[in-house]
Amino acid sequence: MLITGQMVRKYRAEGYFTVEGLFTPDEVDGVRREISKIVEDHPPKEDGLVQLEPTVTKGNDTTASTELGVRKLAKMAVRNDFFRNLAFHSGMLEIATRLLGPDVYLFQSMSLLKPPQIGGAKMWHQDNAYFRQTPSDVFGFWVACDDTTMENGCMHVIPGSHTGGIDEHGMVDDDYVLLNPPSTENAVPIPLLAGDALVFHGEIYHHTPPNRTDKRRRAIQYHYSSAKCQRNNDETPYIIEPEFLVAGKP
Ligand SMILES: O=C(O)CCC(=O)C(=O)O
Repeated sequence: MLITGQMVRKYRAEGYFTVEGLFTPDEVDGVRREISKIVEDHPPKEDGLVQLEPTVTKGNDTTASTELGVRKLAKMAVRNDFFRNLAFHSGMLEIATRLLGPDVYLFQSMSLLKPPQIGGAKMWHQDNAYFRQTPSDVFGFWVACDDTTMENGCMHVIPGSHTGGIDEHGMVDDDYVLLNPPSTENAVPIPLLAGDALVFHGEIYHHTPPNRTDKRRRAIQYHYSSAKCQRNNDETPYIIEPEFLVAGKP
């Protein structure tokens, strides 16, 4: 068993916990290799599978290779067999069914690659502001595929911020973010080693600072939701549907 009672209690009270070595070194290598293959096979497009750092798209930054300019792979589990199979990872499903019950969807898959030197910040936000799922039985795994530090853009959370509902979000610099961001004094950085994971509630405040180091900061993010969840309103510019069922029934 990976998930302990203590982890569940921390999740309910503070909205997050971490798991050491959720992915083995071989699994991390497999993810890194598959990311490179996808970038090789798919030309970057603004809203496509492979998306560049905006400063690269605008021509303000250039990088030694295409891959080193990629910010995101979007919905890679519906577009790629390796990442589809990974959605059924035994450790992730054990934790997902413990937190959400037996009927679970992969809600959203993403790779977040925050490239060395040019990787921009992701400002404070709550993921369920994008998803608008009710009840809010949705959470993410953020699996580090490099060692992540404060300097190269590790995750930061505000413990307990998942309990107050969804606060007002709006577009700032082309990103949908909290209009009243929290004081950073209360932020907890979550440095991780490659293979470790942050498990975080869909309504916890979180952000990542820029990567101004020479080190890569690759991560994959898989969100899971209970089959009971429904989209509750249109107060978001995004319409995001669950990707596919991974456990139980619809
Ligand atoms: O990995 C990152 O830099 C940010 C991830 C994140 O917060 C998100 O995509 O919601």
